[in-house]
Amino acid sequence: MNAYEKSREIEVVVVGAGVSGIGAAIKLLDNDIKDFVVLEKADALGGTWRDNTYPGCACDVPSHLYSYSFAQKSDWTRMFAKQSEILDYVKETASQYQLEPYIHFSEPVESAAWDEHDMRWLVRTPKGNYRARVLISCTGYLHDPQIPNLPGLENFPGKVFHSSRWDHAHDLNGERVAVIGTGASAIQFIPEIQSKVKSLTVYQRTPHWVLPKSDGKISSFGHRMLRLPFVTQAWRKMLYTGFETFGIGFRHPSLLKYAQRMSYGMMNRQIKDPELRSKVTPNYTLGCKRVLLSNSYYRALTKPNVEVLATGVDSLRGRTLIGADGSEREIDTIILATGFHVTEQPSMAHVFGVDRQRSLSQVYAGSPEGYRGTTVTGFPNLFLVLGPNLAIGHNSAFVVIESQLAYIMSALREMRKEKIARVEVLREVQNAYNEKVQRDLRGTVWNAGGCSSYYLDTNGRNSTGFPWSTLEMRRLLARFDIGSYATQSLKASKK
Ligand code: N01
Repeated sequence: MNAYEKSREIEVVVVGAGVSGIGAAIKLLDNDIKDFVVLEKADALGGTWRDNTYPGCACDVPSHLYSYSFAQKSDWTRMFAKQSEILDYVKETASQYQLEPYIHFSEPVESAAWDEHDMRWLVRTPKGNYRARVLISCTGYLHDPQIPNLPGLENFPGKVFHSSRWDHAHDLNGERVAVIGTGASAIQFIPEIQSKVKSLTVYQRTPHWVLPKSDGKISSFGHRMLRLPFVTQAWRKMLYTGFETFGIGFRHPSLLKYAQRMSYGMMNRQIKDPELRSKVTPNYTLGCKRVLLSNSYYRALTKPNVEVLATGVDSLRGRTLIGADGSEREIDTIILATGFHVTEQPSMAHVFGVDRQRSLSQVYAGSPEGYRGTTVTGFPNLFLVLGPNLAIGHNSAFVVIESQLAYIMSALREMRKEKIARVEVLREVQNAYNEKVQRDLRGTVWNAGGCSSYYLDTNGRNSTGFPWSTLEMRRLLARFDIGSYATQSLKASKK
């Protein structure tokens, strides 16, 4: 039997029911597009906020900015919400917009291939296939855990888990625990587990910049005020402007020395031991790696049961972790806080465009590239949410997601109005856009800040950062610029 005979014909397939996928579903309904499904591989929605449940997991962007502008919540309990409150918010929003019938849980996409004859995407899942006019990928880039390739790790007789797959059934009380990595996740859970464990060895490969976090419960007065929509809007605007101002420093790194002073101040107050202080002092410009916020991380490192090994890990022998400096520590549990496959997302290996022989990963060849972070030449009618070169590092992911959804919905409206079956960004347009992106990234803190980070791909190119302000991002993505695309009409697709 031909694959199409078993396929369901549909207008749009959205992949992933995290913050982007839920936002996409809401916007599709807003645009009166009801012929769509959201395919979610897990049995629950929420994406990264469903997966990351480690102790202390919270947001480092203020709650009123870390939410959909069109679905504001007036009763956040804290300035910076914890994971469970964010997850509840995403679930409540999905239910408020009655998305349940559209989301197919436990239905992972196995592959997606463009059919030039039919001008549709053939999307395969274990439960059935779809022939979709449009494919919107909402799979996120903080999704696939990065497991370090450490000799001896596979034979470690104790417990090992990644921070985004926290094993809550495993009791850390009284254990000798090693944490590998000191990024955004590690600095949140280290203060939470420090007092429970017998010993905590922190393997730091590179120190990160940490700034104080102005967190706290929102008072009942604050709640009363924030119930007034104009106060919420004004507060959101103020936060947005504050973050945008900070973002100017990312493009003019010399300004970031003022923020570095703030970090030194906290370090000096909280760490009295000069040796420890020097271990955790970065030697690159703040912002080059993602800036971390915490009031308790440095304090936790000063506790007597904590040791920082600033050389990273070399290998394992049985229960013994061998540091790059030759140090040896017997360990019961290893927590890998080693981050995610940001630029090399495994799912891209299963997406095939006009050239059926080469997947999106192969086309990327280690350096993802698209047009305005949303479309890719050779992959018609595919829209990537949080695609290449759209990470801003200084503002809320919701700002990026909503900007992109505006662009995608504008494209779908245009396709419907003009009876267009196929849109593909012109190669010369994509090339010219990327030349500009790469040129303007040169002076940014990610490229010139003197560190290696997940902004840079395996070829050493910055495929992650967005070189301009979020105002510019919103301008670029406000309307679908059909002139930048090759189009074909629906009539042609029926030939
Ligand atoms: O991961 P990371 P994360 N041997 O990539 C180290 C978001 N987030 O899970 O710096 C030894 O930041 C690596 O060392 P180095 C946020 O965007 C958001 O903490 O490469 N060490 C680094 O220290 C964040 O950026 C929130 O030298 C190894 C660490 O592991 C992203 O998620 C909260 C290693 C990885 O740090 C990921 O954060 C939490 C190896 N082989 C997270 N490989 C919010 O609040 C890696 N490392 C919104």
